Amino acid sequence: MSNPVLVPVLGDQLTRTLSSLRGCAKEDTVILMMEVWDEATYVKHHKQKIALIFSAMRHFAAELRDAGWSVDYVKLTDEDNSGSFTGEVARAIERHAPRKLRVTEAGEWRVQQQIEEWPDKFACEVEILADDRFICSHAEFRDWAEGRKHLTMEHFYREMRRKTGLLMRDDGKPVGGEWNYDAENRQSPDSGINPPPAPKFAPDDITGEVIALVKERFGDHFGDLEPFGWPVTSDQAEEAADAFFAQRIEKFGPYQDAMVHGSDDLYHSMLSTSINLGLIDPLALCRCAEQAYSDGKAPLNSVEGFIRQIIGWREYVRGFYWLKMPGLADDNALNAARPLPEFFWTGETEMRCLADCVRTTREDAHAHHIQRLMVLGNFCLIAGIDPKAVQDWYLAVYADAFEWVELPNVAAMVLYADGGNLATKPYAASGNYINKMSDYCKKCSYKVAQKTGDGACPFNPLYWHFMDANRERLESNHRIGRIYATWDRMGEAKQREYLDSAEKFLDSLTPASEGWARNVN
Ligand code: FAD
Ligand code: DLZ
Ligand code: SF4
Repeated sequence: MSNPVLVPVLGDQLTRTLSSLRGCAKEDTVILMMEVWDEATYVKHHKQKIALIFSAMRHFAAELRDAGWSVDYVKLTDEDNSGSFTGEVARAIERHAPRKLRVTEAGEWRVQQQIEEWPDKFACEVEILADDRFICSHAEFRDWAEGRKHLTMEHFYREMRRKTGLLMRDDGKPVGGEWNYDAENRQSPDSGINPPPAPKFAPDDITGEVIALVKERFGDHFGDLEPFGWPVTSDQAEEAADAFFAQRIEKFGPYQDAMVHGSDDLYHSMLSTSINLGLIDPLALCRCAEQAYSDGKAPLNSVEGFIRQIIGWREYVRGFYWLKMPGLADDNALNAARPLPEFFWTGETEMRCLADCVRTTREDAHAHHIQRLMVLGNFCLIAGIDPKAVQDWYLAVYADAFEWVELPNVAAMVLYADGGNLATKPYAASGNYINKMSDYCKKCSYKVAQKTGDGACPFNPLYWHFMDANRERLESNHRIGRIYATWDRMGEAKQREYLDSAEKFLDSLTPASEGWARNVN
């Protein structure tokens, strides 16, 4: 092929209708896919995450070739692999002498910075296209955000409902009369929990090869590599989605915030990895959910809840990320500075809730939303853990973690590190919340009902320690400020008990050793 169009496709762009591929002619295009050391190690990703991405990339390349495309696929182990996207594009330019580079913008700010240097670095024309796999463009989000003091997700979500027409009546009102049915979605797991597990996919030869590679090259990264069961092709992602709509969406809503020891999937879709890699279309999933409601197969509270996660939260955090980067990564409004405890990596803690959330994270490279938010995240918030350490941890350990979705959730939603642009109040909670929404506390060595002293659930004193330490900032917050009246009524002796218990607990924590999240040289 002489002077073709060269189309680099990144590891989270595995979509046949990607903007950079649309309009290209097979006989005139070389698709470049690159396994590179920089991407595999900018944090030390969970072993399953690397295996998932490499396997999905290799399967996608094979599908493209079967469909008649020319794919230049650089494996991690290829001799002369430069280890970076820019280095590999430079080498591919030497191989193919393209007349033009055509690339879809990156999901992550870090990678987009590299891409934006390409027009100056390379002699050929470079075309950078918007990623229109999202419903809301960057410009649309910026317009929506302009002039607003609080970027309330609920308001953004309504715009997305109107834009997509999902669960909308002809008169412009929401189906069922309400926009949000969250009040019906807070069932504790005491009764009726018997979820069929999400399907797991046995590794084929391609995945087997990748698993061997990860064992050899990334053996010191966090997490269990096997059993490996993630969907790695769009067919498998469709099968996983079909199983969700047939078996689990009905109870998705009511048990959305429930936590059960030893159980990860519950009624969740387990589709975030497939959505984020581009194997399945998020809007199509929402249309299937809407259909399940129209067909009477799932109640409105479940369907609306699922759709809100995707066209609401997912789109919103992506818009927020691009609006706030690069500053968001450095925000630390609460001046939190404590190192991440070692147990986030080892799971070795007597706190049964945290031990279970780290277990599922290690075994599956996944934990569901409320585990990430109200157990792991809440602990980091009220223990005052350094946002950078928390961000690295979340980015490394979850198979669905890409910075554009991880960072707003961690920095802004969980840690309030942006000072409250995203969350109107910090999601701080004592052990009572975890006890209400889970079966963790019954068999924990700590007593959830005990507020202070040896044996008290650490979340209880930590909650008040956090509130006390951040009084100046939080007292004026209309959603949480009134709590200080309760604190003041306790009197000095009780307050001292809380603060001493919290400090004793914090002093007992072992900081994580270096080398878990990033390679140290
Ligand atoms: P379901 O419960 O079935 O939800 C359906 C879909 O909605 C998900 O697949 C996802 O695409 C979307 N969704 C739900 N909640 C969110 C949210 N808060 N933000 C964006 N999308 C959402 N999700 C990621 O995809 N990558 C991350 O790196 C990530 N990091 C997170 C970190 C923290 C601290 C928190 C609180 C949440 C994070 N989430 C992240 C959101 C959420 O926890 C996961 O999307 C969800 O657990 C994935 O499992 P699921 O597919 O079964 O989700
Ligand atoms: C996460 C990841 C990993 C581990 N490895 C690669 C890789 O070798 N090649 C690749 O194209 N993408 C990889 N990714 C995903 C990229 O980090 C992802 O494309 C960026 O986050 C896009 O901004
Ligand atoms: Fe977690 Fe406290 Fe419950 Fe133990 S008692 S499981 S530490 S919330």
